[in-house]
Amino acid sequence: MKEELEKLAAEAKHKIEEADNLSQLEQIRIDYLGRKGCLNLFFKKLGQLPPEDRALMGQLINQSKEELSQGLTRKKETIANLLQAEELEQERIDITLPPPMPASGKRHPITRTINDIVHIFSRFGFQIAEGPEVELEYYNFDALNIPKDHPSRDMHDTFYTRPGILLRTHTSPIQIRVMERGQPPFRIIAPGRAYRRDATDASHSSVFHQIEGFLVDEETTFSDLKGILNAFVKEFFGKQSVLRFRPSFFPFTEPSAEIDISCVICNGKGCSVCSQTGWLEILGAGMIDPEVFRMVKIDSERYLGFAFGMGIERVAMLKYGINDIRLFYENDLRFLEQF
Ligand code: 2NM
Repeated sequence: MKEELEKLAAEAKHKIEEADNLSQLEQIRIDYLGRKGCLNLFFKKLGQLPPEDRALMGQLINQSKEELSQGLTRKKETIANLLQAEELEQERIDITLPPPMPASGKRHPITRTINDIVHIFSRFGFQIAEGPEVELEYYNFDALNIPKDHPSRDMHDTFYTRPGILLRTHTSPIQIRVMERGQPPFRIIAPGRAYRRDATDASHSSVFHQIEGFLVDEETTFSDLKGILNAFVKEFFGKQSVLRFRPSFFPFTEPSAEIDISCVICNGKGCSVCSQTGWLEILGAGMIDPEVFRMVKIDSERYLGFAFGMGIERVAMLKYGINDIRLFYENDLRFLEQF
């Protein structure tokens, strides 16, 4: 009986070694170790043995069962490891393969132009200020000394949300709010969006951007204004740029000037961009009118100030050679990717 058991155990062991998948192993377990498996049959045969041999034989059966069970577990692990190794090999990722690169985003040319201008003025000691785009008529017009019957106030030129409230037509109300809140000296640069009821064409858009600056201090002069603008233009457009001041009129400055720079395309010789004049108008400026100071309760006997403003789209178009303002708003990647 002992030989029979050993033979059976050896046979099972061999089958376990030969097995190469989990279902074969399960079948082996059922055949040999299952409730009706062949090893359990030996227990039934114990009665045929002399009583003194039964205990030993019982032990041998249990020992065989234990050994086979361990053998099955080990083989199961081996097969599971092999399966996993195969799976890992199949799913292997070649980390040396260059991935498709995502297109990198960039600042919009308008944002970039604003940042460049703000950066230049910040080095002159100016601080940035912002204000609401939905503005009171008071800050947009009245406080800037713009007459009640001025055509720019007309419904045809300004978006009113309701009487007395409008989409700001320039960034000047920011300056008024800053002056009203604080005390001189001021050195402020104020970029932002502005709105006008213009028909859209290559050089007009009903939504556009402006940047305005102002400085208020004791003994501020027109030549301070000239010096600052001259330094700005040379920094922004290049050292070869020359400025030209022409007398002009704004309700909020006196005296006022419009400022041209030598044409960035032909350098002043005359071309189609500057209409053969050699000059491009880019800035409005002047000494802040005492009437504006009165509105914001600044003593115009003690303080003087200058202010200036320019269109962001216009200077960006000149700097980058763009001939249609609408390109800024169409978000065509072929355009945007160039910046
Ligand atoms: C311009 C031209 C000239 C200007 C004036 C002021 C304020 F509020 F200080 F009076 N802000 N901006 C100004 C002056 C703006 O833009 C063409």
